[in-house]
Amino acid sequence: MNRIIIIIGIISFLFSCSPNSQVEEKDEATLQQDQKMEWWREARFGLFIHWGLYAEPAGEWKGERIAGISEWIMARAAIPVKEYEKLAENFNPEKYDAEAWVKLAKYAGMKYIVITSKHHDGFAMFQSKASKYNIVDATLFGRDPLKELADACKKYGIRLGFYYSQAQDWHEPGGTYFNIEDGKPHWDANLVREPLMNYINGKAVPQVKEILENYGGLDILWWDTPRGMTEEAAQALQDVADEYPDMLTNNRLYRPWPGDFTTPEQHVPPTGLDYDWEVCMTMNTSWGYKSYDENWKSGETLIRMLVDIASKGGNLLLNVGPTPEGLFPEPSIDRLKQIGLWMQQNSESIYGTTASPFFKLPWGRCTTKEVDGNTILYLHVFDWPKTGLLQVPGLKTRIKDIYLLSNPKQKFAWKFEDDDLFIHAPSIIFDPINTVVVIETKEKVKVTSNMPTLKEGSILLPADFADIHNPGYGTHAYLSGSGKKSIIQNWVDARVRLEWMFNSVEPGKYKIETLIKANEICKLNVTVGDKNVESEIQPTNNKFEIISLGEIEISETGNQSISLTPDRENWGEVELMYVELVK
Ligand code: FHN
Repeated sequence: MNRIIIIIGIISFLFSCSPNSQVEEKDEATLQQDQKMEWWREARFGLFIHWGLYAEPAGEWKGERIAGISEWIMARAAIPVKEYEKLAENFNPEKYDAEAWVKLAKYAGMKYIVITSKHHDGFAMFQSKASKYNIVDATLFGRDPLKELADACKKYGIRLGFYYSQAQDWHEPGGTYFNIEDGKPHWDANLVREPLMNYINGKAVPQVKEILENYGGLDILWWDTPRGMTEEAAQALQDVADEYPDMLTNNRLYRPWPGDFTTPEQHVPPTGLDYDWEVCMTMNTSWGYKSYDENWKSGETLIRMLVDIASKGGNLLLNVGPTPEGLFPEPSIDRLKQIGLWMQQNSESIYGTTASPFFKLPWGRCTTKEVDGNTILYLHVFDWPKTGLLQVPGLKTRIKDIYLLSNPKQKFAWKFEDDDLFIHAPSIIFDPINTVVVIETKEKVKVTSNMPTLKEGSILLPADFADIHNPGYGTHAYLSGSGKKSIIQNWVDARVRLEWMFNSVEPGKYKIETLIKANEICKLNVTVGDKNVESEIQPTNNKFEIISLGEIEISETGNQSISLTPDRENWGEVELMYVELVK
């Protein structure tokens, strides 16, 4: 909302000023926002903590395993309010040690923590005068864990944010719930409904005031799920937040208010976003602790994900769901330690970096920094070259030095060939997860894009040049291998779209071919610009086959994209190696 007010201010100012002063005023607003975001952009990596009463049932209710994310158990198992409340009687996280949590986050290289102060179940994990349904008044534990966390964060120099579920509050007669927008009743018929504003004025606004006043000043207020929210309700909460102009808020108070940053959930946008963004991600599937959720991402996946996000200019907020005793689950601790080990040697290539200047790097990612007007490039090599040469496409620049970040004495020789830089890479793989090679240059680097060009009648678009548009929740397609051997695997969710950027210098009619494996008849749409072709793929008997997807007219020159969008009704399991356009 702050941002909206600033924008409105700028627009009115623009109408009353000369062209030169207009530019100055606009820059001033941007500068102010830049200043506000500075620590957050520098940080790149934070810890999300989902902790509440739901940690106790941990995904099971009355002996039955309840599907879905564990913090939703009250809704998913339709637990009546009074019954759910009883969880508070047993909630006694005696092993909770705020300093241990903060120290581990710090070791992992995280610069900030965001913790659930109240999730959708309505239970406040902080002392609240506004509602007795809080951890100090309603449990044996009787301590305020968020106060302890705030103190520990101050002590160890970690920024702190609170998550607050402002709309959904399943405990209150005026709170919203997951299908309120479809006119469905709350699952607990005994909860006699009241207007939303009763809850907003009676609980949400007073509690938000409490969290903003009582914890030494928060760095972030992280709203969640504006389901059933009205502008009036959002404005009442925004007015409270506005009292803290340095505090950052996300984009989830009310749609389409942008907040200070946007929050892709459970997926990484294939290319960066043009507004500050933070991916929130679980280490397994559930946000809250779920005792039998063993779907853990590997340390390697998480390290590469952090790097991937930084290389696109975003932040990662990585989640842990502590147990009812107040401990981080062992697999989370292992992963944080593994990330920490990598960060101890390589964090310089993450903190304060900006997005990669390259179009695609088949062997990994790149992050950059400007120092004294010169560019430092951090090459994150996921697949160490077997050829002994690391090709950096389109980079012709004056180089000061090239060395290994974890051991700057390890220097690398280099040469230029045509438009590319080649770094002589020894056969030793320094770090199988991600070796960071630093290029210090003597200027501000400009890169010639290695975007494929459609010329001389054809273009081949390999799997590792595709942008995979995965949905937040669902089965994600992923890339394996690189170059000619790269494959997009696990393309089973029909919401996953593949897209390739290319440059066309030759308009005309093109045949579309693909090297693909499909286990049943699959239909998809191929789109280039405003042209669209519907295609059908026959099963390929468990092997890759070259299949024709029809013909398409390319009428424009310059940068274009080709998209493959599955037909939701007709899709199976697909793997893809490339798409080729042939005149
Ligand atoms: O419903 C919540 C969910 O439980 C979790 O808190 C995530 C975290 O971003 N937010 C909502 C779903 O978008």
